[in-house]
Amino acid sequence: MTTSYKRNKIALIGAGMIGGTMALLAAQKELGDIVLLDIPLAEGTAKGKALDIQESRAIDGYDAEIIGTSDYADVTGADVVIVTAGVPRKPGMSRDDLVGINLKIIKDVASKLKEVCPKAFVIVITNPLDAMVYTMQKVTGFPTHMVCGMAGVLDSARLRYFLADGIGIAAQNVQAMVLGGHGDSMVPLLSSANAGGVPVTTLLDPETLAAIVARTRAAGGEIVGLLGNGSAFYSPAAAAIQMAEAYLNDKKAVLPAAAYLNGEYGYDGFYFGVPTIIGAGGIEKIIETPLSDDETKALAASAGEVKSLVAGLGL
Ligand code: TXD
Repeated sequence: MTTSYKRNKIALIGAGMIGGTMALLAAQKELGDIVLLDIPLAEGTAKGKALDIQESRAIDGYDAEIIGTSDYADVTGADVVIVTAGVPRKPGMSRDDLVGINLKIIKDVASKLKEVCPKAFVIVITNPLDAMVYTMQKVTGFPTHMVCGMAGVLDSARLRYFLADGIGIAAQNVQAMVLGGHGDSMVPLLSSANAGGVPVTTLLDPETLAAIVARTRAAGGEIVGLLGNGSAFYSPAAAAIQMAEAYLNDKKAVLPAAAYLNGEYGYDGFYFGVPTIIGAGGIEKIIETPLSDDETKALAASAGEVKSLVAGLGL
């Protein structure tokens, strides 16, 4: 009896800084075959990056087919689609300033994904994230649990790193989550943050914690300012690949993600950063974690900002 072995198919829509980095990470982790897609004008970039990563196979020893393209036919049947199509911020811009340009792009991408990979798990990265993931789901019509946004894993990684750096321990030993919108109103949860089970509030003084919260909120802008042209790409790429791996390998991983709320935390009808369980069923569950009074208030403020941004989309 012959069995046909089918590798997973990962489609990366946008072959820019994050897209190219995700292609390399996915290849090195042997998550499946990779399609790196961009617009015709940038097809050479997609093909060049794909070929460059292929050529490192002899060094790293991973076996995955990676192609660069501008043809959505190559995305047909993708298991996971990660979308970075759009433009990044320039210094001085807010993420919301991108909505005009990126809304058109995401609508175009969503209409094409609807045709070629209706069963895919879609992870949106493009900013303004909370509005773009909502647009993706509305235009594709995919089940809400099969469309999510990557922001919380990145924002939480930043918080975990700053806390670990302040305490003087390994970042992987710090558990902490950032919930809410992917913007200045994001909500770092200090009440549940811990270092190997020890509350961080017993390890760092209030002033230091406040500075870490502020730096976490501004971390994206800090990198935009340093780079001068573009935004963070290594850590966003790693964050999205962690989410894709949780889906493809059915890890049931607890990860913060922009997920569609149906009453959780008292909100419904929009995408918002919350703790989720990601496995083969996509966003399998939203976890309602206890919040301090201040965190509850901050989450409400963030929800208000996201809802008004989404209301302005006209979808
Ligand atoms: O945590 C998060 N969600 C954020 C998201 C973290 C960092 C960056 N964030 C946003 O991701 C950023 O503000 C941008 O909106 C996206 C992508 O950032 P990246 O740094 O990868 O931008 P690039 O390098 O400009 O790449 C974008 C690519 C580029 O190659 C374009 O040609 C392509 O998108 N593009 C398209 N591809 C496919 N289809 C269409 N229509 C299209 N339009 C542009």
